Amino acid sequence: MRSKIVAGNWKMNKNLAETEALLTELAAKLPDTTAEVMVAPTYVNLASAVRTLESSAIEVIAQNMHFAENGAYTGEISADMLLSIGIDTAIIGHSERRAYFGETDEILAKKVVTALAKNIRVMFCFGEELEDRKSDNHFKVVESQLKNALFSLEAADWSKIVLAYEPVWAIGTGETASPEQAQEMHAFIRKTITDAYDASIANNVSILYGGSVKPANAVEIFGKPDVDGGLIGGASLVADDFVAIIKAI
Ligand code: G2H
Repeated sequence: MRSKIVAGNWKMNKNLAETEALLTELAAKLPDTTAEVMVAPTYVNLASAVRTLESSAIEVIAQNMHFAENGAYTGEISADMLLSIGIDTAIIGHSERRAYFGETDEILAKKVVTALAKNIRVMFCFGEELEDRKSDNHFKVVESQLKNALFSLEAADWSKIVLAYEPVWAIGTGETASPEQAQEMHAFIRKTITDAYDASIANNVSILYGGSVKPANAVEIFGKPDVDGGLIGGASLVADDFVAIIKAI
C-alpha cells in the first residue's frame, strides 16, 4: 500500500535560528496523522534540523544531491554526506534545479541511480511548463521526463521512489492545478508506469502534487484518488499553514 506524504520544501529560506524556531513550532503542533511528514530545509541547516527533530516524527530530507560519489565538485553535496548526518531521502529534479541550474533529464537519471545505489529514497519532481499545457503537450512532456530519468530502473528500485508532479506554471505563482487537472495527470502517470512496468508498481508508488498548495485548496486536491499528498513550498514556511495542510491529508 502506498503511503501518504506531506513534505515541505523550504527552498532558499530560513537561517539557522529561523529554522530551529519553525521546526520546534512544527514539532509541537504536529497533528496525529498516518501520513509521513517531511521537511527540506537548506543544506547548511540540515544537521541541526536532524538534531532539533530527534524526538519528532517529522523527517528531515534534502533538497538536492550530486550524482558523483565525491571529488572536485565545488559547492555540491554527496549522498554519503547526507547519510552521515542521518538523512536518507532527497528531492531530485525540482523544476527550479532544472530551470536555474541546468539539470537535464540525463543528469537527473545519474542522480537517481546514485541515490538508489546508496539506499537513499528519491522524491523525484517533474512537470510541464505553461507552454506545454497551452499546446496540449503536457502528457507527452511528463511521459518523457519519467522515461528519461526513471524507466531504466529495475522494478525493485521503485520501492525507493516517490513522485512529485509539479506543473511549473503552478509553482509559487498562486496558480494551482485544479483538483481535476491534478487527478487527470496523476492517473496518466500511473498508467504510464503500468505500461512501462506493471500495475502493482504503479499502484504502490506515492504520487504527490506540488504547486501552490495552501490550506484553502489542500482538502480538495488530497481528496482525489490518485493524489497521495503534497510537496509544499511557500505554505510550508508558516507552521500553522503547514499543520493545516497535514490535517487535510
Ligand atoms: C513547488 C512547491 C514546492 P509552492 O515548487 O516544491 O512550491 O508550493 O510554493 O508552489
